[in-house]
Amino acid sequence: MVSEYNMKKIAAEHATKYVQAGMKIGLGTGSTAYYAILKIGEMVRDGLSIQAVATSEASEKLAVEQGIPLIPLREVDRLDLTIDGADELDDQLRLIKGGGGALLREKITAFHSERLVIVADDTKTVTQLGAFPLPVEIVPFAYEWTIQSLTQLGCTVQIRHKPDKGFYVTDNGNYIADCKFQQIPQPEELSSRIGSLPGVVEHGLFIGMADQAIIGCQDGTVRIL
Ligand code: ABF
Repeated sequence: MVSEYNMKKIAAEHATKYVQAGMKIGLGTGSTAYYAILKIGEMVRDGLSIQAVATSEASEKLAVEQGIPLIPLREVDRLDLTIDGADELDDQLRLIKGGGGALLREKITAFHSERLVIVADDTKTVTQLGAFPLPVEIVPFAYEWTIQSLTQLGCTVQIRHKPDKGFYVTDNGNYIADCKFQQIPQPEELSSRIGSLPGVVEHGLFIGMADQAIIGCQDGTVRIL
């Protein structure tokens, strides 16, 4: 039996096997992607030549600390590979992401990547999405109305707060509404309904974006979805 953190580490390090010289890599956010960034940093220090784009200020800071060369977005047409975490994933590789508050930059980065590989511990796989509250990035203007619109889709909504009680503000200056649906039987339909609401910037349903998922298991092995 390995710990949850080692399951994350096993999955993340396995994904770095896809990183090859000359690649442009998207670096995800969260405690699983953290291990991928550490491993890529080691590979760079051992001489691997890659360039990277970070999906959050936190992952950018970690990448710089690890000596991973970052490339300005304006110099990148398309990334070869993005390695990122998830809060929930089902057997069709439909994801809930955004628990770390970085969903907007993660979705943009994933969209502009040739390949998105998700890394997660075994606790993240579900038969049906929805137990994890769906993060939705919304603009501060009229956020109360936007919450009302989200609630009408059949969920209870909490604006994410910082530990000091103020509203959590994303790297992009927006708020996060955590939407508790409990069950999301039709993720595709919900994705388009939320996406069409005025005031919503982006949401954490990633449908048809992940190419593969690497799951770290309790017995120390990885499962590939
Ligand atoms: C990030 O990884 C977020 O989208 C998601 O919330 C997080 C998963 O967190 P962890 O890897 O720490 O479990 O990409």
